[in-house]
Amino acid sequence: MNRTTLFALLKIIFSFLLIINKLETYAFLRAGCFGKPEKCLLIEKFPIFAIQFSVMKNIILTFILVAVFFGAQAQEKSYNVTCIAFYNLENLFDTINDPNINDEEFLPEGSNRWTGDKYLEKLGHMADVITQIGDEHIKGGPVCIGVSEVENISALTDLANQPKMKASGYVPILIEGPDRRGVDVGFLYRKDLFTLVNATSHRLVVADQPNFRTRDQLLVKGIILGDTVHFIVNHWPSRSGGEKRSAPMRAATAQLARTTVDSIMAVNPNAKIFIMGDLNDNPTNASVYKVLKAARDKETAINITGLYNPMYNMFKVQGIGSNAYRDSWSLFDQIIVSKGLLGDDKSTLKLYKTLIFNRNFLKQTEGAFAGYPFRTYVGGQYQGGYSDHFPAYMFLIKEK
Ligand SMILES: [Ca+2]
Ligand SMILES: [Ca+2]
Repeated sequence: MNRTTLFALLKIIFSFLLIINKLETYAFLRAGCFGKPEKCLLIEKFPIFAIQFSVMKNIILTFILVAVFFGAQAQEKSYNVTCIAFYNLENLFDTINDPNINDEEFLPEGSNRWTGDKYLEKLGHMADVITQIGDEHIKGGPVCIGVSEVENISALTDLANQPKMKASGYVPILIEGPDRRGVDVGFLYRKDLFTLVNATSHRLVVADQPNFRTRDQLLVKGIILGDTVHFIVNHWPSRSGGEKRSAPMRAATAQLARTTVDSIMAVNPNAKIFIMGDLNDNPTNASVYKVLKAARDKETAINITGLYNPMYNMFKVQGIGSNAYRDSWSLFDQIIVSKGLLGDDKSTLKLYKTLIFNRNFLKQTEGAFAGYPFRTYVGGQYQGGYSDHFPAYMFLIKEK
């Protein structure tokens, strides 16, 4: 109960008691007695008792209410609220030809006619979105945001240098991986709110498939509000070629993330770890639920698996999605937390709330796909939108 509600409630109780007592006293004195027989007897003999009775009752009740009020005030703690997020930026390519990768689509003379103007519009759009995420509680954008589908550190630096991003003090991290299109996951943090400890990348190697390549996983360690935190940023293999056929690759990628989690937890079982990314699978799929072992409920996470997926019920029960896959909603963009971020003890950083950032400006407004993410391109046609994914974000709290 917050202070305003408590005040309102107390006011109602006081007024009510006052009216009752006034009526009671008036009735007692005026008509002899309408109360209990023993009370009436008392009043008949000593009318002054009726008044004293009411006054005493008021004083006692006032004491109780004042005690309750101050008790509630003492329990009311204040918290720091912070925000982290993940966003698939959908092909944040620069306009320069990199001969080592297949970026031909995204060149000024390429099939998408990816000119400087379009690139600048894309950067502006991404900055617009990022700096609004979490503005219910924190202005200027999340403290940390994992991203995917970025060509290189230079493109991510161009994003961090957008005026809105620069005002929030964002610093980019990206480590090149082996993806054939050259896209990588990256990380942006606000230097006044996050202290970087280190960043490393982890590669998936599949023994019997030497030609298979996917995005590396980025592991970032840092400090938020005095607590050490670990982020594993992911972009798991896509479903192209079929969901079933491609599932073993996502399972292998999930195992890579799980191994990283286990190695961190071997040192500190209560380590605060975030596994975030475009997993190209839903929270209910085997890769996430069985291989990564991201439990649907907190109890299982605390007692057995060590990982909790707040997006499981969001997807399964509430039907919320972050991207449309084959004409139906999916929730590929997820943030999963370790058990060190769960529990009632808020003296260290804890999970508060998980959401999908799906404001109207990010949605297509017309046509058969109204309500779906408003994209940069659809079927090779430039739309000037944002991304085919909505960002996922999470609020964390810690006692002041
Ligand atoms: Ca390029
Ligand atoms: Ca790259």
